[in-house]
Amino acid sequence: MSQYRIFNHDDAIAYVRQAAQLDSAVVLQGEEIGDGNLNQVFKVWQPGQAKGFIVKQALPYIRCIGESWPLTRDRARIEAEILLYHGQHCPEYTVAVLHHDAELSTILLEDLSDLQVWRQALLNGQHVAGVSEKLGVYLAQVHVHSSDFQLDYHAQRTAQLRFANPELMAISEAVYFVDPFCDHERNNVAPEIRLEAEQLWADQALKTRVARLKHDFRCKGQALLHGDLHTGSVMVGAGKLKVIDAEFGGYGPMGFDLGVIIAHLLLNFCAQPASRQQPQRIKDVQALWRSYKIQFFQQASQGADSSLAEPEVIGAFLRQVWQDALGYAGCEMIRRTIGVAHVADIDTIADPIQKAASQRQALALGRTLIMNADQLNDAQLEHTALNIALKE
Ligand code: SR1
Ligand code: MG
Repeated sequence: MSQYRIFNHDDAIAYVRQAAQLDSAVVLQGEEIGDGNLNQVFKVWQPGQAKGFIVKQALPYIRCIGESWPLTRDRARIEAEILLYHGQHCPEYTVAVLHHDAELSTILLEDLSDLQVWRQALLNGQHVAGVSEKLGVYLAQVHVHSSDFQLDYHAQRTAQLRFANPELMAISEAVYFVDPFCDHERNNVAPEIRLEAEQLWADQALKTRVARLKHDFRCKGQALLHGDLHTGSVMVGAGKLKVIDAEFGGYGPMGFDLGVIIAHLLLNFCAQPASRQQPQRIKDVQALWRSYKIQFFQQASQGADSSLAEPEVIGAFLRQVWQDALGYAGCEMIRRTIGVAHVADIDTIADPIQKAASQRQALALGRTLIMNADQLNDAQLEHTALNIALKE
């Protein structure tokens, strides 16, 4: 069966039957359910059973753009290996990989249809308790266990090579740090905020900070990152949380993963109408960071390298991770507002005046985070976000 072709639902069914070793007498149904930017995703299930299997297949190009932007199918293998590694260190919060096939560029995943996408819950105005705390634990576990706090020199360098993901991480470098800071043809800038975008493109002090973040993204290979941890990559419900979609993963700065998820919480905050703007999203950011810090401390102080396990060393390290996180959060907020890929939180706002106000707020807050990353603690972040919200 292992010969690449773009799956239809019958191919997905045949793949599940083989990979999950189901008898030919078992009746299966399949449906394409993907709505992401890159891949196709099928659900395959037995009629009458609530849960089935998920098949994710990489296409030889970026789905949301088309064949004009080819992309390695090897991303499926890399994603499967990252999820398996993260699953070893944080099984509770990582989606289970049941099988993968490098030639077919497929991953067979557990079906999480009893959970909902966190972004959707937030869009529905639902606060799901405990999600930020769990995510903090997940990130700290996968970061510490792939870092020099836990791995010796040889093991960490080997892991950095094993999980090399140059094609997808080069896309991230372009769409986070290059395109949004110039008048790039890939950008998607609403006419209402063109002026604000042009101000960013002319802002030399901002571009210098972004250049440093870009440099660190490429050179600061601290841990095996998820690489695209937005609220659409987190499934929640019934006290459970599972992280999915790690194809942009690879070694990079720990603050990047934290920054991306912080940005999506703040984008959701900016998307709310001024009269109903809930500080809950900012509390979520604080809960995430506090949980990460506690878990990181616990894990790192029992780490294999006793010199790094010193509280002063861990404390200084975490202060830098927080600063990095704010810088990356700023870049993510800006790129999701004027770059190629936006977020539903803001894009689905029907009133054009409110939408433009939310976008302006996201750009202003993003810029402030990048420029003031070394001055803001998690409590000050709240005042900063609320002040910017009041002005827009
Ligand atoms: C052109 S790829 C744009 C984005 O889609 C994915 O979801 C990642 O966030 C990537 O940056
Ligand atoms: Mg993704």
